[in-house]
Amino acid sequence: MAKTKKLPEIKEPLKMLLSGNEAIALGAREAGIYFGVGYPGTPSTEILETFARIPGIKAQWSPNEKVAFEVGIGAALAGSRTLVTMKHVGVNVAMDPLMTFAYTGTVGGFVFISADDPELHSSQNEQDNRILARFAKIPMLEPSDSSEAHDFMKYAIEISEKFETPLMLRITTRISHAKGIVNLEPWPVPEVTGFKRNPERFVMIPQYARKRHTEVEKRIISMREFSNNSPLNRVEPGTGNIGIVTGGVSYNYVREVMPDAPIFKVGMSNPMPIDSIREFAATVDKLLVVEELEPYYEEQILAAGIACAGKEYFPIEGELNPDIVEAGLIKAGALDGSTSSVHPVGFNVLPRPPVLCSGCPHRPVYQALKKIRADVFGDIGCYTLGALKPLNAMHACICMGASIGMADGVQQVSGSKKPVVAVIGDSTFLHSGITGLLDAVYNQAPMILVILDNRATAMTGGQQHPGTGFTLQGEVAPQVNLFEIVKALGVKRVYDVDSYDLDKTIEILTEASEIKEPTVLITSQPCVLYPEKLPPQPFDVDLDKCNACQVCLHIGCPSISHIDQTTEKGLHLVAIDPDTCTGCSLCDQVCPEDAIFEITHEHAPV
Ligand SMILES: Cc1ncc(C[n+]2csc(CCOP(=O)(O)OP(=O)(O)O)c2C)c(N)n1
Repeated sequence: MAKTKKLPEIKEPLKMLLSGNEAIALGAREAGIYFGVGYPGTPSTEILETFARIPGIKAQWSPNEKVAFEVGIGAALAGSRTLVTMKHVGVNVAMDPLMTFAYTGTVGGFVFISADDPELHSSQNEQDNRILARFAKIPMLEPSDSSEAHDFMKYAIEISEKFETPLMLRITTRISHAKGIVNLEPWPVPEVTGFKRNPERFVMIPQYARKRHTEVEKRIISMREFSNNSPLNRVEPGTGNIGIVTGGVSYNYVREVMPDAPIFKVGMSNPMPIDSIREFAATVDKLLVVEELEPYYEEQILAAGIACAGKEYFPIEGELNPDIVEAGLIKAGALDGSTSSVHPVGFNVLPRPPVLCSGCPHRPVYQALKKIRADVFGDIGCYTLGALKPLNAMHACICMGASIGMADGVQQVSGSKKPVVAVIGDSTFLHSGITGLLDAVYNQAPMILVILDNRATAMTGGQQHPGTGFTLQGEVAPQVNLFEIVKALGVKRVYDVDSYDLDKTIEILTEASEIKEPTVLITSQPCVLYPEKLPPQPFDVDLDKCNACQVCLHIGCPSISHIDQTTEKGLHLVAIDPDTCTGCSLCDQVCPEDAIFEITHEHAPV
């Protein structure tokens, strides 16, 4: 495993082209943050990966977001400025410590990133986490580009320490991944004071927590005043009698479409700068609100008795873009629509829906599960792609860790005749699958759990976790043994499965489905991309034997495709792309005509 390369230290001001995620990581270092912790999840992952490459700091992955948040709390209570990173659904997992950490408050500045994913580019839902910051009564900042993502980190630490509170920095996919110029400054020496006891503040038993709740309410009032006067919220004067309140990525779209409009740009969005917005509203005839997803600004502005309109003209679902914003502004009467300021790129990007890689060790498991006609409860990871055509082999999937509980629940009430199977990846099992399995053992659910142990958090880019044996930096770490965990939870039958051996996998699944208690299969083949590819011994098709039955195409391997040559009935024969075939042999195993063979030296052209 290659160790991550450190970045050079920044000793004098420097301009760099950075993604929002990189900008946050470097901004964190500049803001004196010493400790970073998180759990991977698109679009947040590169923040901690970049932060980990900075010399003189500490960074680590946790098994899930709740743990990451709690480790972060510990670091912050020990006086370290702290960064915690996660995607939007990760905040759901971390919500329990967050809600009460808001009461104790922090010692070292504590910034956690909620990287939201409007349009569900890579997520199971598109919740708007701005609502969660308001719910937790903590401050929230919303940068609009890489430069602000960097600069807001310093403000974030200042605000967090001034009000002794955790702070949410909320970004969205386009902010995370788009690049922009950032002005970097030399790094300060990070300081850590050490933990100082203060039980009335840090031990949240009811008699202390009641007092802390009062502090939270006082804090929100003083933060409101702060927000009204903060340079993070600003008026950009313009021409015309329609004013627009916007923030985050939407600000860029509004500016592109209406470069001269008067804008109130929200940068600190909890508490909302309502008094400043009221003053701005008084300078225009009509106030429009342009924001992605929920009417978060709009509802608070309306609740303050300020007339405005927003979701009437702009969608509540999906991402905004300049086209959508322009259309909404035309509908709202802010633009006449005779000329468009949107410059279409002139071509459509080819859609590339995700597929399991050639040679993915998850693929044969689905083949086997179809064979035993199992009801399959899935989880989140590369293997969720088993739900799509042509595999169609997953029948429910909700959130990380849910597969086991769902399969357990089905069996508690229905006693299904079909085998009931949960499939979960290794990272997801360690994230939140263990307690589900504990429940299945405790309540004796007759179900099969397949742990797809590819030794990687593959879906998000192959990050390390406690089962891989390496740290975030690629240093050797203790490697947890899944087999022993499962045994320790009380599972009596645990099978090792080489998923590339299809017949054996079907045989073990068939045997396991006869057992009337929770049974676990752990697959052993590593991800084809991490840590390294299989030796390339591609397979080929003997066109004299191929009768175009299409069975191999139904395994959904991207290396197999139709060719022009047809049978007498006009059915297309198939070919295997030797450059992408990894030699996993699944197509060979399913071919009923024995028409697929491994290319050996004997077959290789001379
Ligand atoms: C609460 C939450 N955190 C993070 C993610 C992002 N995410 C999606 S799948 C996944 C883990 C995938 O790893 P694994 O379970 O090992 O399956 P693999 O992709 O390797 O097959 C992560 C971290 C998420 N969807 N939900």
